[in-house]
Amino acid sequence: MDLAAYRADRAPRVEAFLEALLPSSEIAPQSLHAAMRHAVLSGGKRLRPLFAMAAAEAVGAAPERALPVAAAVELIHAYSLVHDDLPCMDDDALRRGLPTVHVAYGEAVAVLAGDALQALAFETLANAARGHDAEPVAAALRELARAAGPEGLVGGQVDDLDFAKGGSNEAVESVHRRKTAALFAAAVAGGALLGGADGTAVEALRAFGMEVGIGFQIADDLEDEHEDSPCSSLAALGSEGARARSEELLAGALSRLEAWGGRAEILRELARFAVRRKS
Ligand code: GRG
Repeated sequence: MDLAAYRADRAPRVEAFLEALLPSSEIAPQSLHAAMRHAVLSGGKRLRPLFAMAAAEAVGAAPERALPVAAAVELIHAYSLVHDDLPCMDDDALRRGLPTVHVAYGEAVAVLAGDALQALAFETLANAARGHDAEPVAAALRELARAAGPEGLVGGQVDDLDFAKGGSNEAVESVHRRKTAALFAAAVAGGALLGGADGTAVEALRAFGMEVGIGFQIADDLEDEHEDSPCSSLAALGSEGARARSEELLAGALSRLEAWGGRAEILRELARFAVRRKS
């Protein structure tokens, strides 16, 4: 199966799972629920969920096994975008071609919708323990909590905001590791954990996810060439240097998958797509 066929088959399963998880906008508090649905069901690429499912499949499990981690990671991603778009952060009015959540529902509801999405993420993943071995679920929860917290997304975002006051070139990749790549690593490691992988496999796949995630952020910086953020790979390395670094990261990531042979082919394809932005 090629990547296009894989996405066409797996992404709708993630979509249906997310749709069923999110509270109905007919139920009070309607504005909160509508804002949560707007944040999540507005046409994201679902790249992180696809990585989670492909990791479970690479270690021999059915893709459905990874759905709780796939959805949980996507909910954290969605919350981070809602908060990142707020006037006190990036102050964006549009996302995915639609008004951002605070533009559509107001700032207070946007903050609270982000908070609620984060809680729903952890509840969703914790529910995977029902009828299954609880230990891999606890380990996946730890991966996600660490990726979302002060060592991951939130800490990376704070350092990114502080870059306006100045920061070294080396610090750029450290921000990208935490702000962007940690969530990719949690998706891949979490999918592998729910798929029954052992510690050595989880470690290799986490490292793969981290390298792919940094490469993904570099690709994002190269696409946003005009934006000239002080915390960007372009500012740190120049466009040639950034491209070379992303290829180096991709090669490193792919080398971690050697033991899995053909079963990891979709993971390889996803990695190439994330870093090079073409399938
Ligand atoms: C507010 C705690 C907090 C963190 C914000 C997500 C984030 C950190 C900042 C958003 C801006 C940015 C450059 C994020 C890096 C990750 C990134 C490129 C996100 C976009 O991810 P895609 O392309 O988006 O997967 P879709 O829309 O497809 O889901």
